[in-house]
Amino acid sequence: MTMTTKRSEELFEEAKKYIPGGVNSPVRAFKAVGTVPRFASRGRGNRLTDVDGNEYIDFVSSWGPLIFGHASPNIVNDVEKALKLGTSFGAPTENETVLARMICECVPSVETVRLVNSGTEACMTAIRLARGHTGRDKILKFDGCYHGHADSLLVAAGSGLATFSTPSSKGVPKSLAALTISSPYNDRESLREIFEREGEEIACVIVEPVAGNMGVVLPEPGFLETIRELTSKYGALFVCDEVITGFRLGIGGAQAMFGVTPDLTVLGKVIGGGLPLAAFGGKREIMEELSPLGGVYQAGTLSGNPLAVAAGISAIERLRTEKGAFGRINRVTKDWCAGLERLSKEKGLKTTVNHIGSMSTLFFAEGPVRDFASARKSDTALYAKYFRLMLERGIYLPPSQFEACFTSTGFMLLDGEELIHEVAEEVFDILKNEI
Ligand code: KE4
Repeated sequence: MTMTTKRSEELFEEAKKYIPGGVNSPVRAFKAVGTVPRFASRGRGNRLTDVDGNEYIDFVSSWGPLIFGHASPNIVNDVEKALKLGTSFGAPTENETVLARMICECVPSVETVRLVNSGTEACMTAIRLARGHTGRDKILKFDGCYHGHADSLLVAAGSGLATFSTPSSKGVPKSLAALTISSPYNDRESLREIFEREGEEIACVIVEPVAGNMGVVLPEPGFLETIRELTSKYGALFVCDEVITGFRLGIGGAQAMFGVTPDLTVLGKVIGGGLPLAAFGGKREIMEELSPLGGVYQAGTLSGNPLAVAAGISAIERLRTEKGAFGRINRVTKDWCAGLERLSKEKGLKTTVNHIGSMSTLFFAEGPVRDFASARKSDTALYAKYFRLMLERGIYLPPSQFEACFTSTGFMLLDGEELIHEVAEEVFDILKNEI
């Protein structure tokens, strides 16, 4: 059974005439998985339909925002209502305060918060704020973590003991990249050595408290606590990038789940309900360094946009009231991952399944996958084959081994097991003949 992708192919060729690579974000080009990107035409619940009429069960959920699935009625209604009043004012609105208050009520470490348009913008500004607050220039991130495409965050770890990072993108000045130190995720000793050597020069540590951008990698016991201990000891800020995990791993995000209190938190994805909205917030005394109160500048024409804010309020309100939401999406994820682990054993495939809450990744690598170096041992060709086989059978997975699957409330409780029986079993039978 082969799906027709004729219309997607036509649209992809047309798109490439006017948009670099035919896409507005690189991962959408499906380069790592060797098949034509499926042009979306509509979504409903956990179903995504492409322009050729093929329907998929969507494990990407727009890379995380759609915790209630596509076209969630309450979000659509609330955005429609806001739309009729105007799309943007460039003036403060009451709902921005409503959303800000909700975020502060849900994430105790956030005393005040600023709304922006993307996770990149939020992370970039959190870094600038940390530099402005501490008067220091150096920052520290972790190999394999992604915090958007601001220059200071597009760096690759320096080789060996050299802590100077090199740009991971053309166009990033070497002099700027050299101010970013990148250390292995979960490596507390390396972090301690760096702080002993240059802790007084570090403005902040930024971390994905659960990594989603090398595939899902969990923090080992003590890792986040060590970041907190060292940043406090040396006067650096602890910046928690919860763009993925915020309001997905629970109302309080990963910081509540793991019991750490950062100085600044970055949020995105779920808080925009699928519209362009992100935020950064934290201790009042730090946040009040921001213009117009303080000397750290940040601004945005569409910041706090009324449509995106309406979607965000709708999503967070529902998460706060619909108690069973997290339990359902976590249960589907658990069943799905248990099925993948069982199939891997039965078919003799060397895989590692990392999952937490409603985030998961099947690595085609022997475990444990605990950092970027171990994630990169994955057989990406086998992952690409797995992706294509699942796609042909109506399962839309992330088109890269180094991304996370997300479930949404659009999934039914039994989906996890049924999809394993109905689809994954056949795919694993094919894959086992590839090894
Ligand atoms: P955006 O600028 O894409 O809104 O957010 C950047 C960002 C920041 N922090 C974390 C932890 C993130 O995961 C992201 C963006 N995530 C990727 C997928 N892993 C977005 C997908 C894409 O780039 O198209």
